[in-house]
Amino acid sequence: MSELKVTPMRPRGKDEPPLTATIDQRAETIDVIDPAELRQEHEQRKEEQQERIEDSERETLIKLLRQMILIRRFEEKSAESYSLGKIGGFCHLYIGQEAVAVGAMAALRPDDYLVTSYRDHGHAIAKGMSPDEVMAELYGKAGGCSSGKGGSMHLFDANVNFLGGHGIVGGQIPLATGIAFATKYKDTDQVTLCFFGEAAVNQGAFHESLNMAQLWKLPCIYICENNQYGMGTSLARAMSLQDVSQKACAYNIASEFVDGMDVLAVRAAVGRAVERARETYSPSLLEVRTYRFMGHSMSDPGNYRTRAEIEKHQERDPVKLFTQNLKEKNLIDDNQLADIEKSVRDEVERAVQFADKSPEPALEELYTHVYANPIKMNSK
Ligand SMILES: Cc1ncc(C[n+]2csc(CCOP(=O)(O)OP(=O)(O)O)c2C)c(N)n1
Ligand SMILES: [Mg+2]
Repeated sequence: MSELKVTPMRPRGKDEPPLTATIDQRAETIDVIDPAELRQEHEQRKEEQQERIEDSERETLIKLLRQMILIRRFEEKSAESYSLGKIGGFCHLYIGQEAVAVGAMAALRPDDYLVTSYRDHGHAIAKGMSPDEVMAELYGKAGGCSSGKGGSMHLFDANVNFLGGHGIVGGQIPLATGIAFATKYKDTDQVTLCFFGEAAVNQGAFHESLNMAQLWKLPCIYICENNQYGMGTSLARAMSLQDVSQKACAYNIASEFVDGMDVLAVRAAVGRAVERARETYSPSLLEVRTYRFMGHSMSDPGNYRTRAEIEKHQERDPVKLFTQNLKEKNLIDDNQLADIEKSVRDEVERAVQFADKSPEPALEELYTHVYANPIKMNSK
């Protein structure tokens, strides 16, 4: 047995310590798994992705790869700009989790709705927001999607039905439930995707929402991006039943456990949930197992996990995994990959220049978008 703590890409099984064990005993034992077993599992997942590749159009596959690379490079640039002091406030990067947003969005129609947490840059770009407006928002500039007043955590674009970017853990879950209620009430067949981290699952709002969604048959897809940490606290130290997908049983909701490092596995699972939602107005809960390669936010010293743990997960980097599989299937070569890299880097560079040149919000902007009918501060 290795001492290295790595969570398998599958629901926890029978080896899980009993619930009567102390939290520390559970945290100590739960993630220690046999490296040979892990390798075997990774091989199997690789084969599964290759089979899905065979069933997909090349053009679509390349588009998915480009989107993932775009988000990765966008986030790397955000980290750089943050270090240069061009981005202020909180900034939570999505590096490592790209396959989740990109795979999920590939199963949606453009008029479907999406809400997410503060870790929102990847979802915004995957939903079709312009990297220019997203970067300008991170810079707090007037050209940003929220006029520079929301920042990294509060991206928003009603034009593409991206309804935020929310800073309160779990706060977006009842909002998504309400959006799904509204679409059903208006008799449309739109679905709502709601993304949140596994720490949000401990909030009452999650349970109340799932209960109502099934009771009222709402077309809402709850996607838990289980990256295994809530800030510096591991899942094992914070959650009594760690198989998040099982929590759907309490509300009689359809659920799936999904490999979040495989963009095509995510697309397939979300596709099934979308079909259920459109055809029967039924909600779903997906637990998508993933891992964030960076700190919780840009100010996280990261001393709650080891470098070795991160590197172990990086072996299944979703971008590298997909690139390798596409290469092995002869769907992309090094030259084509270099072209994608170049066009992505140019796009991100343009976003940075746009953000740099965009003006600061005017002082009067302090009083706009606060209430529906703002009181004019200078009126007598
Ligand atoms: C209601 C509430 N409690 C606490 C916080 C502080 N907080 C911000 S992020 C976070 C961890 C959330 O982790 P998770 O839901 O797993 O999402 P991740 O950051 O891993 O994407 C906490 C506790 C908050 N923003 N809102
Ligand atoms: Mg988390």
